[in-house]
Amino acid sequence: MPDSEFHPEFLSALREARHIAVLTGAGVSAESGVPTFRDALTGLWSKYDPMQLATPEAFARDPDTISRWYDERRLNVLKCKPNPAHLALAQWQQMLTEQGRTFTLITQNVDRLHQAAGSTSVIEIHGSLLEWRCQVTQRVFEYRGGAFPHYPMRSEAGGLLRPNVVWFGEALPEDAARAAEHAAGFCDVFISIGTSALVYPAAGYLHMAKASGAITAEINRDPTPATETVDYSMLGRAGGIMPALVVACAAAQGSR
Ligand code: BV8
Repeated sequence: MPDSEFHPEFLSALREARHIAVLTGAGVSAESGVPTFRDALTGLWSKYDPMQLATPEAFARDPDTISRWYDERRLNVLKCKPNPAHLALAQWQQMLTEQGRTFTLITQNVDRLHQAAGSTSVIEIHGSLLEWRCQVTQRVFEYRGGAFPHYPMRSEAGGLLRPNVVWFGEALPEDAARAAEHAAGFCDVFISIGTSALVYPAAGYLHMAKASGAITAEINRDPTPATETVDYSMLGRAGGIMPALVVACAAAQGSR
């Protein structure tokens, strides 16, 4: 998407912004080979409803199947690499930081590909597939090894190990939720990228930013419930649009 295809007022808002906040969803990782949340059920999982799997009740009812689903997703993510959208966001953060401006990345994704691309201080509001938590001690383990030997796994304390993600019906981690709300209320520009804008409270951050006077934008393959709300909507692949946007912002800075 060449510079000329970005709305000039959007580009100038980005060039003037002191604080930029970004919320990412599964669409940012799609081009890395991580199925989006709703596609995550191709193949073996096609007979399940994800909303029924990603819940504490499902784990309590069938810890074997749920642990297997999460371990399979974890193993897939370990094979995936950051794509140009992840790399562009990491580069943008570095560029803005060097200019004394702030860039906050809030992600719904649980694949840690933003961190693999070089993004720092990533606010993981839904946790991580790479971490497991003991139900008894609440101790968290990061595990990047092969498939678990059996399901469900237990910690040395004997507690069931659950994925350290936020399930439907569970509260977001307090520190992550607070940091995300602060960024949404404080930013000059808020951009929602690669998310269906259906899951709350994540989908509410854009509305918080708008209510605080921020310029809002959406970059997504398909229209979403947020498309009518944002000031600027760009439909297309994050892996194509994000690198072009960062180049356009860098060019402008260079010409200031
Ligand atoms: C909570 C981790 C309360 C697990 C996930 C109002 C307020 C508060 C809560 C609610 C509310 N209304 C309803 C609720 C309850 C619920 C909710 O939002 N339900 C929805 C379905 C209506 N929310 C919750 O339960 C949350 N908790 O509210 O707790 C509370 C308070 C105190 C005490 C106790 C409880 C917790 C929600 C977190 C759930 N966990 N993930 C796991 O991964 O297994 S959510 C999971 O689904 C993802 O993390 C993600 O957030 C969501 C999927 O969304 P997306 O990332 O957008 O992915 P999706 O596939 O939907 O869309 C992809 C998009 O990308 C598409 O639009 C597509 O067009 C686009 N795309 C594809 N390819 C590309 C692309 N775009 C660009 N480029 C491409 N190449």
